[in-house]
Parts: sequence; structure tokens; C-alpha cells
Amino acid sequence: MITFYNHLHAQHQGKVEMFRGALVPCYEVPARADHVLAELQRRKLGTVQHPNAFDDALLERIHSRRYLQFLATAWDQWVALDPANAGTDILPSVWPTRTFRTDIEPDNFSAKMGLYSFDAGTPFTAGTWVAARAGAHCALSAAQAMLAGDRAAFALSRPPGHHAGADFFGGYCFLNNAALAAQYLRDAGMERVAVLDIDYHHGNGTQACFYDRPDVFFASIHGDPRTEYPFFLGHADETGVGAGKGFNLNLPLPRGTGYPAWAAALDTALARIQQFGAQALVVSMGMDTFVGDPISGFTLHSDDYLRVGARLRACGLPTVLVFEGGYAVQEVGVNAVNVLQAFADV
Ligand code: Q9C
Ligand code: ZN
Repeated sequence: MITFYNHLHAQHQGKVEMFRGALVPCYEVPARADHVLAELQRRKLGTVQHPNAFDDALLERIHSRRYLQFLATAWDQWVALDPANAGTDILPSVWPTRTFRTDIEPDNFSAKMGLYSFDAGTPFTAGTWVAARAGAHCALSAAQAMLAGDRAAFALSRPPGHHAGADFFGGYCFLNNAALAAQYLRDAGMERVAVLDIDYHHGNGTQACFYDRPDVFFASIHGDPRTEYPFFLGHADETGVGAGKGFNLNLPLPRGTGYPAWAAALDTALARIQQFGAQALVVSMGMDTFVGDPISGFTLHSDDYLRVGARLRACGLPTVLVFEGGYAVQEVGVNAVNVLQAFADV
């Protein structure tokens, strides 16, 4: 299986995130991707390439222009406020909630940060835009390889993407890599594309991107949003709207769920994807369902990921796999590559 590796990922290196009133060290660290790369190379699982180049206009297929312009200039705006800011990551602290307007972009920098985000856990750093953009290119490159005939391709990118919407970041995500890949496949002429999100957290950004559309089916298996991040989306009664009604499937599971119940949900999701008549599959491959994950609550074990990879392969679709979460840094390489190896082997 070919891997497109974001060689610029370490330029996004947040220091701290807000958690229970304190700034704590970031969970989403460069070592995560380093461990996956090292394990891929150790098992000699296909070639590893840098991403291809793409026109920035492709990002506008999913994201709004004003959001992209903000991301591209945010760091410079921050340092222009005070040169001393260059040593500090940016975190938002004020947001437009119900009854506020979001159509006018404020001039104030903190207000802009709030307009374009939904949590204080996602630091924006000097290299965030460069890294996120190259990560999106990895997902687009993987889609391209799949279109060229590869059965599967892997985007090994960070920062992750599935919490990012058309015009907001959060949950460690800035550009929605999986959504960009799915849209790329649609634009290349595939009529029905499915996105399957197996990250522990609901893929609120991806769901929002396609919620009113019948051409991209979204299925997500995740911790119940009543207790788990991102809290405000991901319930089972969210089935799509308008022309998109019936093309969104959420399978929330309680904290503590283990492989048997999780795999039953996976079978449900894959059956619906087959029923939909998907011509290609994009997998938001979060590895934070692992029992040892420090911020999540499912109990999958390393061997289970071999079974996950085999099940994904068995549905027979050309597949783009996109790396998302997974914060048990020492184990994330073995777990991710178990999925990929089983997909490649069976
Ligand atoms: N102290 C992804 O897995 N914060 N994002 C949780 C931890 C948000 C996870 C609080 C978790 C976001 C891509
Ligand atoms: Zn996650």
C-alpha cells in the first residue's frame, strides 16, 4: 500500500491546550506520526512518498475562502499584534454562540480566532498552516493514487482533520483531510463516495460538510456525545437533511465499549455503505479507540486492529485511509500499521 507522508507535519507543534481551567501539554504531538512512519518502514509496508502539489483552489471545494485566508495569515496577524507573541501559541478564548452574528468578520484578532474555532484545545502555531496544507495534500495525493488504480492508499498526515468544518477549526483539526479526499473523488467523476469515521470522537466536521448531500454517505462510530467530545453533535437521530436525508449514519457507543460491540457497529456501518452503492471508501482512521488511549474510553487492543483492517478490505471498495486521532504515542504506530497490514495482506 502506498503512503503519502506529510514531511512538514512537525511544523505544527502545539505546546499546550486548555483542559479543566489549566494549560496542559498537547496530546496531539509530532511523535505520533513519527511512530507510524517508523513502524511502516520496519514492516516494509509499501512505498512512502511526499505529497504531490495541488492548486489551493481545491481546498475551497470544502472550506470557505475567508476561513482559508484567515488560516494562511493568522500567525502573521498574531505576531503583528506584538513581536513577543512569536514565542507563544495562539488559543481562542471568546466565541459567537447562539444569538451572535457570524456573517461579519471582526477586525479584532481574538474575535477572529473565536469566529473560526469551537474549542480552546487546538493551538495555532507558527507552522500550523504549512503543516495542515501539506497534510491536505497527502489526502488528495492518496485519492489521486486510488483513482489511478491503487486498491488503497494511506495519508499519514497530522494535524488531523475530521473535526474541522467548512469554516472552523477545533479538536486538533484545521483542514478536513477526509472530506477533501471524498470531494476530490466526486470531482473526478465517482458518483457515490462513502466516508467511514472510526476515530473515537464523532467526525462533526465531516458530517457537517456532507449533511445535506446524497452523493457522499457519512458513517461514524464514536463515543456517545452525551459524555464524549465533541459533545454537541454525533447523536443517532442525525440522519441528514433535505436531499441528504438518509445519507448520514451515527453509531454512538458508551464509554467502555470493547471490540465485540464495536465490531458489530462496524458491520452495520459497512452494510449501509454497501447498500448505498459506494464506489469508493474514505476512512477517517483514528486510533484513539485503543484501550491505552489517554483521552478516550473504548477498549480495543492492538490485535483487534488486524481484524479491523481485514473487515475494511472485505467490503471490496477502493479505499483512501486518512490518519486522524490516536494519542497512546508508544502504541499508535503498531496499531495503525496493523490496520494497514491486514488490509494489504488478506
Ligand atoms: N484533555 C481527534 O482525535 N480534547 N481529536 C479532549 C483532552 C479534544 C480529539 C480533552 C479531543 C479532540 C482528531
Ligand atoms: Zn479522536
